[in-house]
Amino acid sequence: MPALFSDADLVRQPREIYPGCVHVPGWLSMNQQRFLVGEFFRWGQTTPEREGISRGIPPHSPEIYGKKMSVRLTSLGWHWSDYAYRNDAPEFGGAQPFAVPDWLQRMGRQALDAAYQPSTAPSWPAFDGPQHAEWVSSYCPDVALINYYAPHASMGMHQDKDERSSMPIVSVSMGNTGVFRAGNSENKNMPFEDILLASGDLIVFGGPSRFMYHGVPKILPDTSPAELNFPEGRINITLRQTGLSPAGN
Ligand code: MD3
Ligand code: FE
Repeated sequence: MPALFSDADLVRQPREIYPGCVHVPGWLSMNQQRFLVGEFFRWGQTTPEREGISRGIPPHSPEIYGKKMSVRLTSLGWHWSDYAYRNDAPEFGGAQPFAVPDWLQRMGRQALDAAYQPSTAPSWPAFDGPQHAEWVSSYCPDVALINYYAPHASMGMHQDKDERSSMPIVSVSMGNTGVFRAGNSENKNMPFEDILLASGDLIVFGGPSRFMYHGVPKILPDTSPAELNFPEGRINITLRQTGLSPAGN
C-alpha cells in the first residue's frame, strides 16, 4: 500500500522551478528509458571509416579550464570541443558525429509540449493555443549532448552559451538520481535550488532560465530502478538548437 499511495508522489508533480524552467518527474516510460539506454551504448561506438570518414564520437572527458571533466561526453549532430560546436573531432581522427535521429527531435518537441502547459508553466512562455503548437513544432534540436556520470562524477557550476539560438534546452535522465543545482543568470553564487533528477525525469530550460548557472554536485548511489538494468551511474541527454548552419565549422 505505501507504494500505491506514497507521500513522495506529492512532490513528484510537474513544477515550474523558475520562469521558463519546468521539471516533469517520471516523464519517460520504463520502455522509453530502456530504449534510450540501448541507444546510449550504440552512440558511444565508432563505426569504421566509410569514404574516409568514421562516424561516432567515443565517450571522452573534455578539458575545461585546463582540467579534465569527470563526466564522459559523447554527442550527436555536432562535436563539442573548446567551448564550440564543430563538424568533426580532430582528436578522434576526424570522426564525425552520428546525426540526431528524427525520433529524438520529436521527443524534444513532445518535451516542450509536456513542460510548457499553462498549468505547469504559468510564467513563461506567455502563450497558449495555436501559437503554442506552432512554436513547439518549430523546435528542431540539431545537437544532443550525452553525459555519463560514474557514481563519483560531478559537474561544476556553468552556463551553456555556445548556442546561438535561444530555444529551450531539453534534458532527460536515466539511471542513478543526480542532484541538479540551479543558481542565477549573473554569477555562480548562492542562493541555489537543488532538485533531484531521477531516472525518467524531464527538465526544460527556456526563456529567462536559458542562461542560468547550473551544475550537478552529486550522484546518489543505488538509486537506479532495477527494471532499467543500468545499475551504476547516470546518463543525461540534452537536446539543443545551436542556431548554426550545418556546414559551418
Ligand atoms: C540550465 N548537464 O550538459 S542537465 C550540460 O545533468 C549540463 O548532465 C547537466 O549541464 C546534466 O551542459 C544538467 C540540465 C540542464 C542542461 C542545460 C541547461 C540545465 C540547464 C542550460 C541552461 C540552464
Ligand atoms: Fe549545462
